[in-house]
This record gives sequence, structure tokens and C-alpha cells, in this order.
Amino acid sequence: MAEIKACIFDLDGVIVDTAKYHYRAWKRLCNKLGFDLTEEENESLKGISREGSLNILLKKGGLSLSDNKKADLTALKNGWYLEFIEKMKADEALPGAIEFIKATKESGRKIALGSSSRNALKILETLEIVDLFDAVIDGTKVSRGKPDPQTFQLGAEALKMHPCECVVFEDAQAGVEAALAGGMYIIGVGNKTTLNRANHTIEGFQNVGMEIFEKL
Ligand code: B16
Ligand code: MG
Repeated sequence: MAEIKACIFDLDGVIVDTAKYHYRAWKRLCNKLGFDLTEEENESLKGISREGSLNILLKKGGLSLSDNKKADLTALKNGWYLEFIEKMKADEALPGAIEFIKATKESGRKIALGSSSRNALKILETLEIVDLFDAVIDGTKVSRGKPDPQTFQLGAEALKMHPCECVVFEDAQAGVEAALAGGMYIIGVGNKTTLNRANHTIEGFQNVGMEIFEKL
């Protein structure tokens, strides 16, 4: 059995249901550009940086744009996303997620955030959970986004842990690949089929306790 001393939590889609807001904002942008984005297609964007996501979408739409135009479009999408986030309430955390993080902390394990989002701190503040984290690695701190392992490697380093002492909680395929590439354990949060490369999968944190670490 693995000895897990630290947990690294993804944010969007793991702690809080902001994945739906990213989807709505990207869909709106695609529609403005003349094509659609289904929920299934959106799966491949989860965990991917803002710029990386736009590049995937432009390819899908068969569009080639200048860097300036791309910067305008990511700013537009982020503006719409922030409108959703501004209306977000502290109770929009996913059921059981904050309770699970608190229990993990009380069990003596270290806690880090490992998110691709440059809006992560704002969301942690809205949820009033900044103080729960021993380290926060977000999109402002990385040069290589998921599926590159950098986000989680920086998390493990900040907690002074070896990768094999860490487990990552992720809802995105890109995040699962990032954790595996970093040599960490990975628990998928969401669909077992989509996240089939994870060491273990849970549907959510409701009724999940410290026994989860025995699955690894
Ligand atoms: P932002 P996570 C990721 O957050 C989202 O899953 C992804 O959809 C988004 O494009 C990315 O953050 C960048 O977010 O535009 O807010 O900087 O899942 O890694 O917590
Ligand atoms: Mg996510």
C-alpha cells in the first residue's frame, strides 16, 4: 500500500463546479466564431490553459488567426467567465469536497492546489478556503500547462514531498496524464471511462473518507 503524505487538488471540476462556466464561455465564443461546441468535445479542453484551449478550438473550427486576435478572443472568453464567477456563491463547492480536504489536513497530510487557472486564487477566496492550502500552484506560476507535469511537480516541491508520496485529485484527462508523467498517484474525480488511466476513480467526495488512500 502506498504511503500518501500529501494531496494535490485540481480546482475546476474537483473542488468547485466551475467547469460548467468554462464550458458555457467557450461555447459562446465558438458560436460567435460560427461553429458549435458539444459537452463531449469540451472534455478535451478541461485542465488545458486558456491559450491552449483556444488553439484546440480554432483548429476544430478550421480558423487560423493572428496572435493579437487570439489575445482578444481569450480576453473576451475570460470576461464572460468572470461574469459567471462574480455571481458564484461560497456554497458552489462540489458536495463533500471541502469537508474531504479538511479531513485530509486533520489526518496530518499536506495539501496543495494544482490548477491551470489564472483565476484560481479569486475562486479560493470566494469559497473562503485559501487558508486550507499549504501551497497554491496555479496558472500564474507555471510555464508549461497540463498534460505537462510541471503544475504538480511544483506542488510536490512546495510541500517538500517526493512525487510517490503524493496523490493528485483530477477531473480532466490532461490532469491525469500530468500526474502520471510526474510519477504521482492519481485519483480521478468523475467519469470512470473518461479517466480510465487514473489509479482509482470516485464520482465525487460525498461519503469519501480517509479509507480512500488504502485503494492506492
Ligand atoms: P483560466 P483546473 C483549468 O482549471 C480548467 O479546467 C480549464 O478549463 C481552463 O481553461 C484552465 O483552468 C485555465 O483557466 O482561463 O481561468 O486561467 O481544472 O486546472 O483547475
Ligand atoms: Mg479540472
